[in-house]
Amino acid sequence: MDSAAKRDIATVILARNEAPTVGAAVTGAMAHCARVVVMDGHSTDTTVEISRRAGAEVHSDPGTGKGAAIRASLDLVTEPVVVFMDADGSHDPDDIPRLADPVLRGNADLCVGSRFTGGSEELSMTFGQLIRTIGNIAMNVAINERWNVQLTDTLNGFRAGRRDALLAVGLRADIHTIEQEMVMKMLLARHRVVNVPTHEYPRRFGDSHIKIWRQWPRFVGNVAAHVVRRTRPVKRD
Ligand SMILES: Nc1nc2c(ncn2[C@@H]2O[C@H](COP(=O)(O)OP(=O)(O)OP(=O)(O)O)[C@@H](O)[C@H]2O)c(=O)[nH]1
Ligand SMILES: [Mg+2]
Repeated sequence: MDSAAKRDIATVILARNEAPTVGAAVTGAMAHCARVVVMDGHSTDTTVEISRRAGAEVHSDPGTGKGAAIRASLDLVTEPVVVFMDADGSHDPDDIPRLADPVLRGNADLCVGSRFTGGSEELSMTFGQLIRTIGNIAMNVAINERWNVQLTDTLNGFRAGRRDALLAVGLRADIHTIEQEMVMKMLLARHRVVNVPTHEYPRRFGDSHIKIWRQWPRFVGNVAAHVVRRTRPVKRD
């Protein structure tokens, strides 16, 4: 990626108690963008210090979850293209150019990494992951049917989007449901959403912050609410 393209990209890394992996995420991302922002979820380990030492700007999130952190980050960066990446080692920073490219070229407004075409070592190894995989596919099918698109992954947190469009659609989710909300609100506003293959690695340390048994009704309810909502006549610029 040339330096003119890099100037237009900010990477936002979501991190809550990810000290063992956040440093590599920051260093890897810095090679591909103008600015790396770590949104810290009030970590009690050394996530903040390690992120700063690796060269990131660090901001505290509002304290209500990953969705709130993503929403707050959109007001902090100024670059036209924002890449969102996890800090737990699941995402490969070298995929950033591939994710950002369709948005930089004006071929897409949101580009989501697809684990179904890029491969995942996180899906379907345990019963909980199997439930997540089935739920993920079911939600993709609902979204594809509703908006006549052919997306293979709508929940992956590794994604690039046009900052102005993401701000304009009015994201509201506080928790991980922001990922599907973002896809559906972008489609509702008639923006172009695409997938590119990205590989997902297993979380290397620590525990998941998703409480799947408690949170799945919110994921399903969120999709159902948006799928039945009528498309707003939004002007695309
Ligand atoms: N800023 C912030 N980051 C968070 C919060 N909750 C989770 N994260 C980060 O968001 C990323 C994704 O969270 P995970 O718990 O890994 O969720 P997941 O990838 O769906 O689940 P795993 O299977 O455990 O990998 C990780 O880098 C977390 O550290 C939060 O409340 N605030
Ligand atoms: Mg993870």
